[in-house]
Amino acid sequence: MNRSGPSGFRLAVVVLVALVVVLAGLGVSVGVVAAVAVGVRAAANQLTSAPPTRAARSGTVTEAMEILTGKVQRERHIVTRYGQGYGPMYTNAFWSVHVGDTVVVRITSYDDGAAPLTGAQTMFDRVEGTLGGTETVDGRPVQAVPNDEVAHTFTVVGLGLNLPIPAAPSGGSVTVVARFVAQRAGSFVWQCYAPCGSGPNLMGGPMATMGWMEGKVQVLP
Ligand SMILES: [Cu+2]
Repeated sequence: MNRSGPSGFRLAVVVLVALVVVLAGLGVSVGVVAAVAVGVRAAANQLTSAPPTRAARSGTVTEAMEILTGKVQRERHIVTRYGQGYGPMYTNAFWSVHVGDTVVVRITSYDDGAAPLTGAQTMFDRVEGTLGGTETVDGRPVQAVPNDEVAHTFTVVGLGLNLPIPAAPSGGSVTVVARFVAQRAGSFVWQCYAPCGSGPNLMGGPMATMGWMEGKVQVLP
């Protein structure tokens, strides 16, 4: 049986006529309807393709690092290509944040030996580039660490950031916390400026090795 016979055609014509009458009655032309549809689609595309705003992306991020002596590396069974006893090592040596982020740097050190700063290095006993110009040492705010008590530094020259890390109490740990705002994008090398390594001037070994006493901070746009 043929269902799309003359009666089906008649129904389609009636519906079409009714539609034209309704649109005409509303004073809406087919062109206007089409234009409105295109406009809505364009707005929807704009919404979905709009880049996230900086305000939505910036935030507070915490980067936790530790400074492990050879002894702690052995206790934790950390195996590296340099073997055990190579020297002190920062963990989480490579991290990335976004421009505008407030970065909380938390460094816990288990190194109870000082590496006093001498000569031109003494400038690294001061806290630089942090919010408030301070760091906390086990919760106590300080603007500097006496240079004969410094064990390491966390220094990002390209970001103007310097955090002196004092020697931990014998057999214990010390925690330094500071906040800074990442002001510009780029890839920045950080390093320790306290002579805690081996070789001439104690600046070799871990002091000259990526992932030990130096690493990278990536600030993404
Ligand atoms: Cu160091």
